[in-house]
Amino acid sequence: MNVDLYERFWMWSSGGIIAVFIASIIYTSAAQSLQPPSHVETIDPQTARTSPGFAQPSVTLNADGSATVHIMAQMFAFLPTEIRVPRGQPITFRMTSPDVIHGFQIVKTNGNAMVVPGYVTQFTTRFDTPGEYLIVCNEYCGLGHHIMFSTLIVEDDVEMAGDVGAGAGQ
Ligand SMILES: [Cu+2]
Repeated sequence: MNVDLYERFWMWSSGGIIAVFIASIIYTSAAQSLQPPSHVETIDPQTARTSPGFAQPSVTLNADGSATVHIMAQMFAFLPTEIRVPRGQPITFRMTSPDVIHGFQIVKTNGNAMVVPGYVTQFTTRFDTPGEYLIVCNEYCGLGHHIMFSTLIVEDDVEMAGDVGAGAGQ
């Protein structure tokens, strides 16, 4: 079969692009642990603000050193506004929204998920580099979208002070 030179060029380059896409999916999922949150749990958005864990969204330090973080993503803030978690430990984020869809992105990490009213978004990750990370809403959620952010602080010793002490020693 005679295929024109330009036709062959476009066929090979289209095939090459697809191969690059597939390779990058395999690389990011295997080497960088980028995976979509797979947890499915429903919650009534009308009562989310008074639901267990979300009535007082905060960091709970578990006995094994890991931590669970409850976050309320709402117009136009993440509660709590500052999160302190231990370095190098599994950190499980649980979040929901009482109003509209929000995004939850921990800049420069693999933490990135959608927060959908009616569902509890959950994922677990680890932070090996101490420091301050910016959390932003990356789904347009209304007029105050641009002021919707929060701070994640990763440190070696998380002191249990203020709202962080509630789940100590469980
Ligand atoms: Cu938002």
